[in-house]
Amino acid sequence: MATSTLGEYLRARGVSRRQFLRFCATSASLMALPPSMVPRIAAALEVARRPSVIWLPFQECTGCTESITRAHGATIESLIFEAISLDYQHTLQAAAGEAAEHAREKAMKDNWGKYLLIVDGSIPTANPGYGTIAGVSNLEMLKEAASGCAAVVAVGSCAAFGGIPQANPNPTGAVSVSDVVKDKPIINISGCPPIPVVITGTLVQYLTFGKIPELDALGRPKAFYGQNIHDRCYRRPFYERGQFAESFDDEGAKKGWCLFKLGCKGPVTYNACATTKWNNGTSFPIEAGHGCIGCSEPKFWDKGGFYQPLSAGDWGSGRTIAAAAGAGVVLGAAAAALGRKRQKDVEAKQS
Ligand code: FSX
Repeated sequence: MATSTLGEYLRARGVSRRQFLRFCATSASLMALPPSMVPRIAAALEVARRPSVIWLPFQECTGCTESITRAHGATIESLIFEAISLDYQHTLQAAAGEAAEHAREKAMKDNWGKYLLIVDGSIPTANPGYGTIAGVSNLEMLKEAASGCAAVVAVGSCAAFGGIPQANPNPTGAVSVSDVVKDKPIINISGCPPIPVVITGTLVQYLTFGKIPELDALGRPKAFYGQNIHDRCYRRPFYERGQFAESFDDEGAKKGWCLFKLGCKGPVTYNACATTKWNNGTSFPIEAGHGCIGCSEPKFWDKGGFYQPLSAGDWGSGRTIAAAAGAGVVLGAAAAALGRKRQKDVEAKQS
């Protein structure tokens, strides 16, 4: 735990009150809190002690770290580096070898029972040699680091659910954090990779309210994973009207119609991509013309079917959704026909 408060730390780095309040307002909107909560967030963050954070990267592609280092929005530049005391992250830190491991051990000892443990990547269990850091297997390092933490944040679908390393045939026996750690609160921030502002937004929630945010059945913060992509998608009106792209280069695709028939998994994928977007709020896959592949859901890789409409049982509620989409097509077609008739009636009256 750092000795300075977050407010003192940010002021010492030249962050103005105006910037700070703008950051609090952005955080409130990300957490779907009313503007009236901004002063409370500001007051809580002002006096928050920056918690010590130990970040362990295991079996992963480093996409999650890439994601957070490009954070926007809920940051004063990049909250992850400002609001927490990142005492160990071997991908990012300058220290290496014994010095790095010493930093981790010291942070654990000095902050026993209080530090936050962030994990990205899955944990290999088939053979201890499949993943080691400083000669310690990933499995042992996770158990050791988790024993003294206040809570674990599993960043990315690999840490949250096993992810791509766990996909068939899972040669390393990859498991998720919650498969190993049973006696600590775990917050899952899924996505391959997760949205950076969802990572930082979750940390802000933790710092503001001093407790684990409300989680869904899969351990994800409801503020960010409470709705599916489909419900917040700007292409949703096309779905309702039964207007679907049938190929990636047809007229429907050019007109930006719904990508459901091209395999979009938005209806069964819970995440905030459609609202927070990516790359400084620039866009997200569906806006770029590609359906959602469901990367924030468990076993998304094995469920596959990225270019097939939701219809098989692998996506769980896929059958229901496909039926709903079928109804949507029928209803949409009926609505479209009705709309055309009304338009003709109006034109007939005008002539
Ligand atoms: Fe997994 Fe993250 Fe996908 Fe990659 O650390 S969630 S493979 S973006 O890097 O763990």
